[in-house]
Amino acid sequence: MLRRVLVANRGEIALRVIRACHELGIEAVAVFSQADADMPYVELADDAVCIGPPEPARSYLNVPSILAAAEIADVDAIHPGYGFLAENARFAEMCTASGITFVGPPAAVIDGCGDKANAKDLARRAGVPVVPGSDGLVESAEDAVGIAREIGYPVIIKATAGGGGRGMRVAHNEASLANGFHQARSEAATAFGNPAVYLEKFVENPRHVEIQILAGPDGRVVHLGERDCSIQRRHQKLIEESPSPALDEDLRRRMGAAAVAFAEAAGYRNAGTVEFLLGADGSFYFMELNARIQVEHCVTEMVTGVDLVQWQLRIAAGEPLTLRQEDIALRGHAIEFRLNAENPERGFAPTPGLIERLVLPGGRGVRIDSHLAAGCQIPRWYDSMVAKLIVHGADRSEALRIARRALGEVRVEGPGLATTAPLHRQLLEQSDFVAGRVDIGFLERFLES
Ligand code: MV4
Repeated sequence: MLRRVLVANRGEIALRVIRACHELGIEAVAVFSQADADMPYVELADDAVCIGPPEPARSYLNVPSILAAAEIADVDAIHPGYGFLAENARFAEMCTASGITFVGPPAAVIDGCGDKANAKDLARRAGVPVVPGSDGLVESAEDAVGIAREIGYPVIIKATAGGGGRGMRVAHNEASLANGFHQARSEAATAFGNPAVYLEKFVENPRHVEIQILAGPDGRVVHLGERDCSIQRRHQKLIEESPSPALDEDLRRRMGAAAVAFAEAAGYRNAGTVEFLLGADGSFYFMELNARIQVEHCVTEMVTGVDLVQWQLRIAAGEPLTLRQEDIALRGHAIEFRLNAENPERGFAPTPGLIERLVLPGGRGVRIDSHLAAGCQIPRWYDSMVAKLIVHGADRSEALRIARRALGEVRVEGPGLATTAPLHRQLLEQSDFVAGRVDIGFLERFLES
């Protein structure tokens, strides 16, 4: 097993990893920026190293600083959490080159899945359904228009180095496609240092359904069911749940098998998520693979009883994946609500500052993952998540009842502070949400009305 792990992240996920380490008898070393020096979780770590000033580029994204901290703290592994360096293949490579285990997939697999056109090609060859479109990259606006003539409008142009919704353009006709092609390329060149784009048919009003997988050191893969992440705004998820109200046993088995086939074809290792679009007619299409633990992993933990972060550490240590597919069952229903320090009335503008009063719910069916306490500052440098509220009930309607009760207990107060809690309470009264009738446009339509 691992002896000592550096947690190269901050906030709730740093705390989540520290807790998993301690449950496995592993020492955890925190890193912190000057803005996070007084965070309570830093004290829970067995050791802590300051890695620089508040700006992410000078601390949590600063590879030399983090590798130096790993040397000083004498760790044998680094857990990157999510965001920051989690899907940076060069960072994974440098860890390995320094004799430090990177808790995640090999650098070559991060690279292979990080190129979206390449990942889509892998999916196609693995027999996983993909959206009709260009066969690989599109080299010119004329080629794009030619392909769109065959598959029909609307189409979407995607940066191959993008992902998570960055670097995309929808086109409804030839004029906007030619424009969109050039815009997408120059944006991609600036944002990702790679102008390459590909094209596919634009799927209208789909749901976002993703499958959690675990791949052992030998490459054997199991899936742990799905998460429905359709409630999002500008690619920021707000509510996630498992199981999806849109899946039955047969669709779950087919999507799970597709995710496993993709992960095996990619040579995947450790925890990952295969993202799909699910059409209203039940057709599903591979989108991308997230090569990291995700914010919303908790809903999967609640319905499967499997500790995903512990498994990340075990797999990184080379322990065989003893979970068998037939032993994984979904029990009950879990829903996660992200409590962000943002003001939905003002375009979700972050409201950083002092938390004077913090009351988070508890009781039956409630899990809170939060690194904050009253008296803490919410720094302006990082994402604004204050807490994740995860509810678990015997079925979806019980989970919704627990959610209404638990959200009523939330108090987050401080000068200028606003949160997403009131919005969650409103959503819990919406008949379409309560019935599970949502798609990726639901939240933005609700906010407009
Ligand atoms: C799409 C799509 C419609 N058609 N591809 C956005 C995130 C990235 N993983 C893929 N995304 C999309 N790809 C085709 N062919 C719509 C989206 C999309 C989306 C997907 C999931 C969740 C929210 C979304 C919001 C806008 C667009």
